[in-house]
Amino acid sequence: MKKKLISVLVSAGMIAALLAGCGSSTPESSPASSGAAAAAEPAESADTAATDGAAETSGSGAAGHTYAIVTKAAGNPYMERMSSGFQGVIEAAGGTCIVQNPEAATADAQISVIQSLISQGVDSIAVAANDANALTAALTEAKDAGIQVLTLDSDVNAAARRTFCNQAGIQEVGQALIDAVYDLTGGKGQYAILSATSQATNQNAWIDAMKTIAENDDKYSGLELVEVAYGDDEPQKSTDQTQALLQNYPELKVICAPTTVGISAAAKVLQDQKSSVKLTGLGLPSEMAEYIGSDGAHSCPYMFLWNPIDLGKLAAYTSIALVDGTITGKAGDSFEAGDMENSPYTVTDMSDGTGTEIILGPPFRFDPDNIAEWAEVY
Ligand code: RAM
Repeated sequence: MKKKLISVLVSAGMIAALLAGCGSSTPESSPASSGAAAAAEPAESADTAATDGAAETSGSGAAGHTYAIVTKAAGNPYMERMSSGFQGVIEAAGGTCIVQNPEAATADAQISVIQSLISQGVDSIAVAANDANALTAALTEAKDAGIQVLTLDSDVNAAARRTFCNQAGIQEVGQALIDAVYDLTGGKGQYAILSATSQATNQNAWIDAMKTIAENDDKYSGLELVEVAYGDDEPQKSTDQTQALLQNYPELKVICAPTTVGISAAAKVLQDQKSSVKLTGLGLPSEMAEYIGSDGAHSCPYMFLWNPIDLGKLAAYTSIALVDGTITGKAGDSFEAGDMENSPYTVTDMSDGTGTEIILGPPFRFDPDNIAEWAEVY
């Protein structure tokens, strides 16, 4: 237990150091592995954590290369953790890392950042896309300039990138969310979705999966989706949208927010108002700990996520493998990912046949039993 506590403290310190920005002197990789197996033991030992990254990735040929990551937008703690994982791996491998956080979660803001990275002559660009289609021209220009393009967290058209580092299977996330709605409504009644932006590829894919599952199985026939609201991954807009949902639907039983920004804003509104509406979705444990509980005083009985630091690490190892030619992004390609739990990773075909992906692991459930421990990690 003592060792675990030390480990958590060391890990929290490392995250803080990484969040200080690209170019920090002692980059380290993530403190915890992702996926269900990691649940029993969220933090590594201090000894192990201290040697993550550098030893595992040395000799990868990253020196002399520049690897960029473009997040959805600045000011999103999930995105900060994701880019910290990316940065830690790149710098431990001797590469140069550029982290770009657009001012808003829009395609336009990402296009100008991508164009600037093309001018700088980076070797790779990993982007968490704000739109499935609108980035195609800019990313094609990058590809034509010899830059390796990949996506993470939120995808684009398959033709515009080599592969997609996917945090969890789309179907698995959709199933977990619709089952949570089913459970928290008691199997029937009204629910609403509070999403990020209306163009977000990842949220739209999860919402589509929820709807398809619900439409094709009688089990869910008692559920009524009254609205998909968009908080644009902005805390204030997400707060306003939550308040509007409560006003407009007095019979509402559950809000499902498949966005870490949306769920934390909604959790505060519901808890402050002592609302009987229950909340679930995808949340960052560090932001949601005070709202998770099984009694009436807490707005969120349970939620899901994965390790965003590990998602960034996976994208970094994928970037390195694309740049050094170990992989091209086609199905069957395989590459080493340092100390990551599921290394080596294999590129697979996406279920809709449109391109390839590398899946980090299954979505993981956070509830009153484990939230305190994970809140210290991410
Ligand atoms: C928000 C972002 C991100 C998503 C998480 C769950 O931080 O929209 O893209 O993956 O939520």
